[in-house]
Formats: sequence, C-alpha cells, structure tokens
Amino acid sequence: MKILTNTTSPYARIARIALGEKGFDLSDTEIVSPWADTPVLIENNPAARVPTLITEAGVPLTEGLLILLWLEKKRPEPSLLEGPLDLVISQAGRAMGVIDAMVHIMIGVMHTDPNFAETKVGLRRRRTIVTGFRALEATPPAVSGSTPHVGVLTTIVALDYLRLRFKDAPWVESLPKLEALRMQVAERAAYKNTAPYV
Ligand SMILES: N[C@@H](CCC(=O)N[C@@H](CS)C(=O)NCC(=O)O)C(=O)O
Repeated sequence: MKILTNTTSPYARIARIALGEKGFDLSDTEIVSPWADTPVLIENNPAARVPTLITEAGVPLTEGLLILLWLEKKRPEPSLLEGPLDLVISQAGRAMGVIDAMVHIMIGVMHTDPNFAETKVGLRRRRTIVTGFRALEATPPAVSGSTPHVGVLTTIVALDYLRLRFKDAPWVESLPKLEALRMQVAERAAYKNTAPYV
C-alpha cells in the first residue's frame, strides 16, 4: 500500500491518522506536491489531490473520509466510530465544515488573490471557521473509547490546521476546551507522526 500526501493537507492527515490508528504500515508514504501535477498523483487521481492511496492490488482510493470508511470495513478494530454515533458524526461534520472553509481560503490566498480572506466569499468562509469552532468548543468531542473517534480525529486535524495557517489571524477566538482535547491525543503516534508543517 502506498499513500500520496503532502505535509499540510488536513484531508490527507485524516486518512493518515486513520491508517496509523488501525496499525497499517505507513512506510510507503510519498510526499507529493498536488499543485505541481506530480505524475504518480495525476495517474492515480484525475482530481490531482491528496490524499491518494494505492492499495496492494493497485486500486487508487481518494477522499480522506472515504478512505476512513474503507478502513472501517477493511479493519474494523479498533473502530474510529466508538461513541454516540449521531453525536460523533455531527461533530465530524462540523469539523469538516471548518476544514473546507480554511482550505478554501488558503487556495484563494495562494492561487487567486492575496486578499481573498477579505472578499465576499472569503468573509463567508471566515464566518464558517469562527462559528464552526465556536460550536465545537461549546460541545467538544470527547475521547470515550481506547481509540479517539472520527469526531475527535477531524476536530484535532482542524485545530492543528488552524494553528498552522491562521495563527496570527485576529479573528480566531480562544479554544481552551479544544486545546485540552489536543493535549489528550498529542502523544498518540498516529497524531504525532502526522503533525502538519510548512
Ligand atoms: N475532498 C477531498 C479534498 C482533497 C483536497 O482538496 N486536497 C488538497 C490539499 S488540502 C489538494 O490536493 N489540492 C490540490 C488541488 O485542489 O488541485 C478529500 O476529502 O480528500
């Protein structure tokens, strides 16, 4: 199995944490640049995005949460759905909303307009980030079983991406409960080994 990733993508990190938590061998991880149209990425994923996972049989799998879904079926234990299912999925949905908004702003700033965050669409995405994190902070996901569920996983991925990309943004609010949650998982290998960096 081979996983194509970069060092910052929250979507790729979701898949990588899920693989790590389930004990998969991640030694065949290749860092690629999606925006440079790396051949192995384009050949396996017409969307040219990370994560892209190539199975032992050579089948390309894409989309972070679909890879996690595939893993749940492929290797059910430990489950990443341990906890009150409706709440877990609701929290993961909130986290994905802020991840999408953050990535949208970053793509806008890097590839369209350095002031994208101040445009009409950028301000809308900023509102999503603020209100989404506020909602997560109000009812933070909890580690209930031995393995943090997908609500915790996606929330920590979102928080770390916020700290990486928006650490000086004046509109980011304080998130003490989510920071405490981060401390709870920080030493887990799957999280530690995939910490994002530029
Ligand atoms: N919906 C996809 C999104 C993946 C995605 O957008 N990855 C970004 C990195 S954060 C990427 O590779 N972007 C390259 C591009 O959009 O061309 C998922 O959940 O995996």
